[in-house]
Amino acid sequence: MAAFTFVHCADLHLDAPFEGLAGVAPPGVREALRQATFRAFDQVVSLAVAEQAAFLVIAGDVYDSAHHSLYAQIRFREAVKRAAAGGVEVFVAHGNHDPLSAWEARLRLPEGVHRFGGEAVECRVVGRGGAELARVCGISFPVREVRENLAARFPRREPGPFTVGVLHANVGGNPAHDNYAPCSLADLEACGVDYVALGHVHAPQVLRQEGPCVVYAGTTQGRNLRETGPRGCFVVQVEEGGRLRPRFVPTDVVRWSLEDLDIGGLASLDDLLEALQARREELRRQAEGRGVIWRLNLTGRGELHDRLSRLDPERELAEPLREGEGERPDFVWLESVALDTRPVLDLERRRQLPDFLGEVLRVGGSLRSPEFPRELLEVLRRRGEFRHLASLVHDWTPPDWQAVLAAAEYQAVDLLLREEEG
Ligand SMILES: [Mn+2]
Repeated sequence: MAAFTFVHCADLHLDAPFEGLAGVAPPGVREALRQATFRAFDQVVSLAVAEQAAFLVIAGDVYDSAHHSLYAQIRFREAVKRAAAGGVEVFVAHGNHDPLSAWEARLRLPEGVHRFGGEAVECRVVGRGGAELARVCGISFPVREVRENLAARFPRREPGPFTVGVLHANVGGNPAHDNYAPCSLADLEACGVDYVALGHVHAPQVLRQEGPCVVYAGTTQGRNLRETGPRGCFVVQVEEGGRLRPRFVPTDVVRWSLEDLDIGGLASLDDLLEALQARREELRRQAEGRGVIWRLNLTGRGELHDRLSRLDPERELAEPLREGEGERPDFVWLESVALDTRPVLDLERRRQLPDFLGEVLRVGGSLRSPEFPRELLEVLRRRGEFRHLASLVHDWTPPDWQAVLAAAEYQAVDLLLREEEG
């Protein structure tokens, strides 16, 4: 068996409208977003050509909606034309966002681009130098809602070359996604293929390394703040002995980042701005030339809380950090800043007060005797409901008990105060 490489991508969602951008982004950022799904797929194709891949599989959701725009169809055709011209065959299995029933302009696709039908699993042979190099088997969603287990439709394995199965499906009932074409890993094992190229779940994920290798490629480009972090495709090297090496390669053009920043330890607004500038530059460095949409949530307790609660985060924090960002290709666009901070806890003062919180703190204080660890174990052993816990604590080298108690006290008060502070 000859060694070769193929590329697996899915969920291109071409022409997806970008959701959830609060406020108005500058034209440069908006344009980058508008082009992002197309440019991400262009990157996939360029990668496949550069890697001299034998073929590229697309596991569904090429388009975002059943009414794919003509523009999206033209851009898709341009990209796959480039793949075909570069010697890369393309196989497409459609998913719930772009089932075969969707409207299409029926543009002629170049030779070497194959779309799986929705009636039965079809298997096609990829050849090289007159010999069979691999087989690619797949099935498309005929309509949007497919409740049937499509994996069960794969034929029994026949002797033959390395085989890739292409499927848009929810494996293992992932609750974050519609339960279309539901199946289990065991169902995929029974497909008798060497690699299952999946689409539908938008985060890249290797579900299983071998027997067969099962991979969700994820979206080629994140579409909103729920799709954060690197997005891309998998370049899979198949060695002579059939060993597989799937490698994730980012293809996203704009990256989404959702972050919490704890204000504890920051003494002034200057310190905060400096920390945010440093964070912005770190995000830029990690994005390696891409644009970044950044949503920030300030959290924690600290001196700064009072100062922050009196300012306008949009005007006084976000705007200075956006200065000049709209004009650069490697922008880090601070989409919004949310304030979720709390005042510093003065435990000593609260301990004096004759309320429930004061009582909790006083009881907490009385626990801080050298006898405490021994007493705790005693209680755990005596009480049947703690038996399991006692067995765990028994051979556990306790850390610094004073520190554990202090942390527990702080946490208890923090939770109780949440109600009081609203
Ligand atoms: Mn999708």
